[in-house]
Amino acid sequence: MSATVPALPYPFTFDPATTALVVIDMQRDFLEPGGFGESLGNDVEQLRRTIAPTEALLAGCREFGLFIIHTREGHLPDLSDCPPAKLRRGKPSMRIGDPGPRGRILIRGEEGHDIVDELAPAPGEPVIDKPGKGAFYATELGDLLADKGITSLVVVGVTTEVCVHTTVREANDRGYECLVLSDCVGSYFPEFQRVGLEMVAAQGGIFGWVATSTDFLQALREAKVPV
Ligand code: C5J
Repeated sequence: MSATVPALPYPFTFDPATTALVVIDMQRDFLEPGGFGESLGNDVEQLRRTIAPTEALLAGCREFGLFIIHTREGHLPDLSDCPPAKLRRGKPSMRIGDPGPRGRILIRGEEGHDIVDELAPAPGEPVIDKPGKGAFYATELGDLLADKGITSLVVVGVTTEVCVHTTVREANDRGYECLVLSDCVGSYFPEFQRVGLEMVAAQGGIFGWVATSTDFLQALREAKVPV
C-alpha cells in the first residue's frame, strides 16, 4: 500500500508499513522557558510552536500504527562519550556537563535532558540516546530500522539546521528517503529555519522532501492504513 503527500520539490510517495516517524531531540533544555537554550539568550518560542503540531502528528501516527522513534542528544555523566572538541564549545561555565537551570547540561538522566511532557514517548516507542548531532552516529538506530524493514523516514524535531539536518543527511547517505515536516521542525533563528528547509528540497530534493504535517496526516488517512 502506498500513500502520496504534496511536497517540495515534488510529491513524496511512501509505504506506511516501511516508514518510521523520527522525533529529534524535543528535550526540555532546548524547548522550555528557563532551560539551557533560553539561558543562552535564545527565544524558545521559535521552537515551542512545533509542540502542538507534533502532538497532533504523534496522535495521528499512533492511530495509524506507524513506527515511532524518539531521540535525545546527551552524554554519560562521566562525559566519556563526549569528544573533547565538543566539550570545549559553548560559553565558558555553560558547557556540556556544567550545572544548568535544569540539571547538568546535556547529561543523561538530568531533568533538562528529557523530552517535554507534551511529547512523551508512549510505551514501546524506542528512545535513542545520541552523543552527536546525527541520530545514526554511535547509536543503534541503523540496526533498529533495518530490523523493522524501514526504508522511509518522516523527520521532525529540533533544531532544523543542526540535529534535524545532520540526521537527514546521514539517513540520505544510507539510502533512506526522508520527508521533513516544516511545521514540526524549529530553529531559534528564523533565517536558518527558512534556509534549512530550502536546502533539503533544493536541487531536485538533494537530501529529501518537505511537506506539512496536516498534508502528511491526510495522506495517511487516504491510504486507509489498518489500525
Ligand atoms: C540539536 C543543538 N538538537 N542545536 N542540538 O539540534 O545543539
